[in-house]
Amino acid sequence: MRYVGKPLKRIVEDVPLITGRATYVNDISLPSTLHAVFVRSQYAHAKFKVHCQGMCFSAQDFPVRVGLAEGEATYVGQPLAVVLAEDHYTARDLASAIEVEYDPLPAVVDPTKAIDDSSPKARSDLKSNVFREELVEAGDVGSAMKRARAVVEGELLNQRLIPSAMETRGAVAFYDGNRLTMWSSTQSAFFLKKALQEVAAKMGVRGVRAIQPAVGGAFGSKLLTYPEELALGALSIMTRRPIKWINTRAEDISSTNQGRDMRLRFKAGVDQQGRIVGIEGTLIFDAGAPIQEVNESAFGMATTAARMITGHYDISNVKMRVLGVNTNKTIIEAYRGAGRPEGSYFIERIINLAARKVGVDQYEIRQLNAVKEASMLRTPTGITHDSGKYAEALERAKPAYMELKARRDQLRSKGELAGVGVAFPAEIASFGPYETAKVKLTPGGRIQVVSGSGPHGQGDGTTFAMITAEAFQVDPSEVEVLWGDTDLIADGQYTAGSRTAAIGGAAVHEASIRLREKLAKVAAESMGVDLSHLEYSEGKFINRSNNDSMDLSRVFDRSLSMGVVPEETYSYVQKLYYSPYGVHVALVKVDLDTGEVRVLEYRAFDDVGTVINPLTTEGQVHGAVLQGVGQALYEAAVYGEDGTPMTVDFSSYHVPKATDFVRVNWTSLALAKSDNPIGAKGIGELGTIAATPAVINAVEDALNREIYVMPLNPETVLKLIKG
Ligand code: MCN
Repeated sequence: MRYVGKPLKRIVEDVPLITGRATYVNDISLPSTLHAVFVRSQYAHAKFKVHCQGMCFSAQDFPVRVGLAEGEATYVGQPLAVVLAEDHYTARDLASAIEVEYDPLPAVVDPTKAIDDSSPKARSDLKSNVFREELVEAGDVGSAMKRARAVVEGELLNQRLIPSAMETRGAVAFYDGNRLTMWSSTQSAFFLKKALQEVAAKMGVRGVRAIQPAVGGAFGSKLLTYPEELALGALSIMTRRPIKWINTRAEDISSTNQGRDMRLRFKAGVDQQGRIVGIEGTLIFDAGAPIQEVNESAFGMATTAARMITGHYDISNVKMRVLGVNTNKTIIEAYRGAGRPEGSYFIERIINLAARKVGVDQYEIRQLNAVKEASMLRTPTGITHDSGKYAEALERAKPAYMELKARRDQLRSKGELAGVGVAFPAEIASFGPYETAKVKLTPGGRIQVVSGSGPHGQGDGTTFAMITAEAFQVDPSEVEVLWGDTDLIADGQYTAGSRTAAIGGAAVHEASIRLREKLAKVAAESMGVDLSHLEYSEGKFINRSNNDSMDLSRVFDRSLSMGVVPEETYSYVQKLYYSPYGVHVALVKVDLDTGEVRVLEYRAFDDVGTVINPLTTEGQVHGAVLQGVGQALYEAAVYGEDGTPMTVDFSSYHVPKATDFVRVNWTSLALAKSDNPIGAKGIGELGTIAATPAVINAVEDALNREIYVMPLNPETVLKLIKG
């Protein structure tokens, strides 16, 4: 391999980003644009009437449903109406002048109370706040529990988080009388196009183009299409003017889909040696406001968490009742990991609680319980992992654990409150159903790659350039990479779920190989030699018998006049989840006086199969770990009893900052590969999945007391210290 496996800087992405020349949606200004501002609910639950004046539109003013609330608001921040004006400031003033008559209704905020029949309903037409219930079951928990020597039980909370991308949501819509074009800060131009198409078609417009400009982060929260985007599209068709909308930070915090919010009441049985014999529990998923289609898809995250409760451990008896519950809070949807961090958190905490109970070391209990046979890659709850060498991974990481434990003991001998925590995260990643790529030879012999995916900060563009450069044996700078425009390729999917390098990359690889084969035929015919005499090396087709050669530039010049278009498109169909996994170890120190937790050392050993670009991959690990530490130590979306959000800005909601930076010492294990042609598994989420339990386990070790709460901010830690 010339390029795959080399630490290449992000040659495709970084120059425009670093020099401030990248175009974000707020940089797009079309002549005669109208500016939109949404009127949002100030109540968590209320009947309402908008008294629209001027260019103001509530649900009934649209000829189609765009998802604005109709008569009853069910969370603070929900869009009720939209106003338009010639400039943004006038639009803001108009929006705040619009009179909304509210008739408040009782709000339901606590999901454990919401399941009670007597509780107020999150929307007045609901019969129950429980919108779905499912049982995840394997083996026989009842008899397994009888064999247990000890039982650990409790309730673990995986708290609600606010995805805090640097760039807020926003879009520009432009109907030119024929087609509707939308630029949006999204993770998927194709999902947006499909959603807009439905709205536009009902308004007699058939052509839709969606464009993803530079996006300042998303973390799962910009995957689905929002009512604001649909409203904007419809308004541009209605007014025949370009429309622009950009959320303020406060709007974004209350109206952008939030993450997690699952709690698990559990009981786990442990045998004499520390083997987990069974787990049973009730998982309550607080999906937030009742928006049926969104709740239904979000419920999949809860069942995923429940099905992944066995982690990579040999646990055959499981019974998990999963309840999807509505409350009057912001909607929950995908956030970095989407179901897998919750599942991994629960089992990685249960395992440590079990270790404490039976007096076994937290590392040894993992080694004891870890799946050892390849035949057990399919879990009893029906999750299939593609490959994994768990016992080997644990063996490889063990010296790091021993070293950090020794450092912990040194710190303790100096009177410090120090602790070590381990996590052995399980993940299924690289969702399908497919991803597309188009690879073209362009004049001058440069190669252009178009991906159907939607990277927004990961560096997948550089990764694709490396994959194509490998196939063509040319420098990656010879490859141009484009994405995020539905006009560039027939169809595509998205970037999320740690799928783009593996699934999108496989599509780029296959299209590149096929294009090279197609070009070989053009070269052979042009050179008058049999294909079998032709060799390809470093951008040239070479006639093996006389060393005559033809470079890519000349092949391009010949191909079209021979009736051959020098491009290939490929759709790579996902067959299996690629399951990255790893072992993460954290050393923490707790300040007895302030309750502050510092992560002193963090070692991550990850198996993502083939690492295409070690530099960008490690970058993902750093960001992801910090995000997981954010959940463990700082972040929690808090609501008042009436459903009013209390965490409304970055002074009340603490996301990790530069000063909270955790230096991650990262090792690629590369023990097991995936089944795609590159052998790559995803990395985008693994660090987040691992870091939360690793850090909580470390604090538990430092304080030497069971912990059931998160985040461990100073106030909570002081309470724990004081008992
Ligand atoms: N990579 C690699 N070899 C592998 C796997 C990955 O070289 N075997 C590198 C590639 O450079 C690739 C990057 O790692 O660009 C991430 O690849 P992958 O794991 O496929 O993840 P995705 O590209 O699908 O990105 C999604 C992932 C997720 S799920 C979230 S959430 C997240 C994340 O990426 N959101 C992000 N990282 C983010 N980074 C930024 N800046 N902004 C976000 O919103």
